[in-house]
Amino acid sequence: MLQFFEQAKKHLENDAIIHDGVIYKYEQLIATSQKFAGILLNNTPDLNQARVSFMVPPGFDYVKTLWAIWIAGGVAVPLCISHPLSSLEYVLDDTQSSILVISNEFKEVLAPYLQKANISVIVIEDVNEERTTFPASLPDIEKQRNALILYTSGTTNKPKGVVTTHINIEAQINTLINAWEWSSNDRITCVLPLHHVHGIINVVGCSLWAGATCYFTTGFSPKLIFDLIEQGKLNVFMAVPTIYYKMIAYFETLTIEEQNLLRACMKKFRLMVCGSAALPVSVMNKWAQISGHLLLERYGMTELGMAISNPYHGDRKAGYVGIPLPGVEIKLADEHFVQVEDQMPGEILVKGANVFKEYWQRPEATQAAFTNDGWFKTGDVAVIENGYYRIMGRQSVDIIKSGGYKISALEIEEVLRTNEMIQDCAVVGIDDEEWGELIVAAIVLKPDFINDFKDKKVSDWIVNYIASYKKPRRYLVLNDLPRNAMGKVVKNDIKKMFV
Ligand code: MCA
Ligand code: AMP
Repeated sequence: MLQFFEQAKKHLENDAIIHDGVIYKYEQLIATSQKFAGILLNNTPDLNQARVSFMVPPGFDYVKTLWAIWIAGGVAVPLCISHPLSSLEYVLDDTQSSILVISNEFKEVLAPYLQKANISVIVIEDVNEERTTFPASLPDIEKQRNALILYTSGTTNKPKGVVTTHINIEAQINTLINAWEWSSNDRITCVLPLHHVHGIINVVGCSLWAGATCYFTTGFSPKLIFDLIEQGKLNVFMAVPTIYYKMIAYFETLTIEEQNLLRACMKKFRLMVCGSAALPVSVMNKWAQISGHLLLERYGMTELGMAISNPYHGDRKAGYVGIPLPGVEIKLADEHFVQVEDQMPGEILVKGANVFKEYWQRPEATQAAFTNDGWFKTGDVAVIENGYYRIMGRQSVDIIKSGGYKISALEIEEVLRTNEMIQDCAVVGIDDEEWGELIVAAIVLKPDFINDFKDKKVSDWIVNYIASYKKPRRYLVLNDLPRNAMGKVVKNDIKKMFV
């Protein structure tokens, strides 16, 4: 029996999920997931690591589906609910998913795929739970099995599937349960998308492991979060820096009385965490003023879960991500993967049970991601100052972090080059307090379009091929892209042109 299930059984009477006011107890979550596992199994004994993609909005149905896939022995592939068809097809084809679970609302976007694909489709709303019986038996799942595939952008133009096993997931959750002292009295809200580690592991995974309560609202909105806070529903909160930025902006529009009420409610929180991108010191300070809490900043990655964290007890330092989490081994290394001297910057290398198993069906990429002696190379550079790690940046200029999302400049460039007006382009991220980095593109136009370029035309076109959060927010038309003696585009020069 997988441990997440054992954990849930300890808290049958507790509220597991509260979604738009409806309460689901652990007992109900367990029973519903088991029944749904039976539907996925469809009279077979074990899904045997078949990939099951699912496109279900955050909430009870999402968790039920994820758990059912694991109980039935499948590998869960959560699809991003805001992706256009081409990005969804890419993941469905790359994982060779044999089952697709969807909510009714996504039938339309997936219709062209469903017509041609040979995949078994289950629509959540079409399943009559009352008429569904428990499966006669459930498979015994070994923890070494693959559990989850999440897609991450990197220094290649197409996202790669990051495969984690049940052992990896348990390690990622266990270290946080201990380090941040999760308990069954905790109450958190999930405001993050559920196709990434931050939402899946840190918020939903940890809260349900601890027997705590996870609130879901429909979509992200500062007002909805502050409403829950004001009602005294929450005592833990986790988000990316952009969300804290947006909440501060909203808070500042409130009256003094409303602000004071919220301040009093936030003071009662046990923990507020920030991560996925660098937390600007200005945001940390403003949040401390309004909430009375010093945000606990931590560092993580899809391939690792969380690796470095400021302490729950003890000094939380602005601009620093803290110290390695228990069970996570870290080394700062030079270009030959040799440990750097004290106080010197180096690439963060990581070992531990938390580290992912492989990139899905990309043995070369997997091999390239590890040193010969088994350290995972993060591509992030850090330095240790007074015992605390400070992230200095990434080795690759082609990786952009915007709104907490990791985005490949190469992926956007490849799409832009297919536009009829564009001859060449270079995409970069420029510093931005709200978004972390803002995605911008320098473009060279084809001669016929030199007098006919409109940003909006490209913006409206590109969302057919990439998610809206990946679209460039500004364009700069150049005669030529700046290149070095080797002919390589100098992206740092392009960044300067936008500033
Ligand atoms: C959206 N907009 C943007 C961006 N995204 N503008 C500039 N840059 C962006 N990146 C614009 C939209 O175009 C739209 O404007 C308006 O903002 C609202 O769009 P919407 O999608 O509704 O935005 P939102 O709901 O306000 O989203 C902001 C968000 C979201 C909630 C911060 O970006 C988000 O959920 N980020 C978290 C991602 C995450 O979970 N990352 C963790 C992965 P218009 O209508 O004019 O177009 S990292 C991870 O998992 C590792 C392990 C870790 O360490 O945690
Ligand atoms: P992802 O692959 O989407 O999980 O993004 C992981 C990347 O986010 C890391 O490799 C870092 O570049 C970045 N990241 C995560 N947390 C932090 C943080 N606290 N400070 C700076 N960068 C971070």
